[in-house]
Amino acid sequence: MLKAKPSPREIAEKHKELAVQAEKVLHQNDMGDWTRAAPDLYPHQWSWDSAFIAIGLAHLDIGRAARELRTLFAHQWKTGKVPHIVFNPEAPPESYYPDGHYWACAAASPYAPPAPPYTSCLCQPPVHAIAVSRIWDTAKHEDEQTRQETIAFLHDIYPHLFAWHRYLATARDPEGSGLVTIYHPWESGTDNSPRWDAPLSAVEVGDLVPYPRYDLQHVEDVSQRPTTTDYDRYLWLVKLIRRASCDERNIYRCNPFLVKDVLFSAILVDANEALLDIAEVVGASDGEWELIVGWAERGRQGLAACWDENLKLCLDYDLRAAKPLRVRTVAGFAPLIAGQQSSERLEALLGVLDSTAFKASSGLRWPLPPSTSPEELAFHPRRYWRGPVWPVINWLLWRALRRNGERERAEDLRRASLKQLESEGFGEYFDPYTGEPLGSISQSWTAAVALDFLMGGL
Ligand code: 2M8
Repeated sequence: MLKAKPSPREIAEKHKELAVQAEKVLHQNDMGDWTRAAPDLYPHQWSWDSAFIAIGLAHLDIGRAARELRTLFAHQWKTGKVPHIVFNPEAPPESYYPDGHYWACAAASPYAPPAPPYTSCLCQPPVHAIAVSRIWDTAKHEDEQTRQETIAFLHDIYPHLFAWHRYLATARDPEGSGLVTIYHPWESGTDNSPRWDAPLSAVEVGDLVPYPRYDLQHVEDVSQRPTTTDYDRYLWLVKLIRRASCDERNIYRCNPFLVKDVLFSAILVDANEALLDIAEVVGASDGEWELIVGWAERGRQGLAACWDENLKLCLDYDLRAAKPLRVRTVAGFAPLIAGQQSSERLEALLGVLDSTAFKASSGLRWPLPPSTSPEELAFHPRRYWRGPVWPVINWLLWRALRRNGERERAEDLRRASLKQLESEGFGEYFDPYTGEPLGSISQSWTAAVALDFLMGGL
């Protein structure tokens, strides 16, 4: 028996205004077949944003949700990589930098998709299979025609998702460690998190031509965005990656920034589980099934090896410096996202999440985990990934808690997140103490997770 969806009246009664406003944000940023990450600051299609956006859209229009991902995967590289940005050729000039032209050289790679539109040659965490399985969950409650159309979508998208995960399990893990290697902080999605301070500080910036910081025009206070030193390093790394012809092996050999990212790796484990659900519907071969199961298992083992017994969190690993990156951020909860760890580890992780290092830190506006622990020296409540609360991270933790059987904790997180969004709107991130929305306004993925929170994950 399929579980009944909560009736629209039930939802409407409690959070009508929030649902209406979230839908409005997604409409406002809708470009027809894809969605801008935000109206001004981010006028292009971002990879993991689109996956979250599809999860939200599934509650409004399943066909449109599927189209969001079809559009993104139309720009998949021949290696299987899904680019972190697909540049909108119609974006206003001087709106975002580095823009499509800056990345145009990536199109010279024999593995790049036809251009324009240009794509970046980096990637972002693989939330996509999770989004596709959520679209399928939602479609199960719809009429026969919608179900059949969604099954056709699953058949179309499955080989693309498989190629994407295979790329991550091979080109991004030549060591077979179960952990994904990233080449640039932009690939982590948590760009200027203190997770990257040590490996970034080892990047020696060479000759850079002066470049614009259009991003600073779109925020109220420039301290909410990365510093000039950070940006110089970001652009220098891009230059090195371009110089390496965007070739994986060259990059692996030469890039000064080479890190095993635990959050990315954990999302891949979760996404591999989701891919198995899709593989079942489309009748994937036994060989592919076994590969996916193996990637998920290897991912869990890799994460277990990154456990820090003192901090009781999982730590990223700097391959260049050959050492773990010891800082407490939400990425440390990676094993929770991957799921199926021992009850002892689960208890330890929950203990840290509920402690003064995160959710119970004094003075928080809502009991929601700051992106960096306030007990860390690098913590900053208003600076981008260095402390603010991010609704998409709360969504990932909410999902993780439910998958780990922690229903009550999950419900608390959902309730607190809804209160935050109801009170402050669809900011990109939020000051954990004042609750103030920061960064971009009308951020698409914030609106999208608000809709999924409202639907209770059904
Ligand atoms: C932020 O990243 C971009 C670069 O990719 C930027 O700061 O210019 C991050 O929060 C990233 O996770 C997100 O995907 C992107 C668009 O929302 O913005």
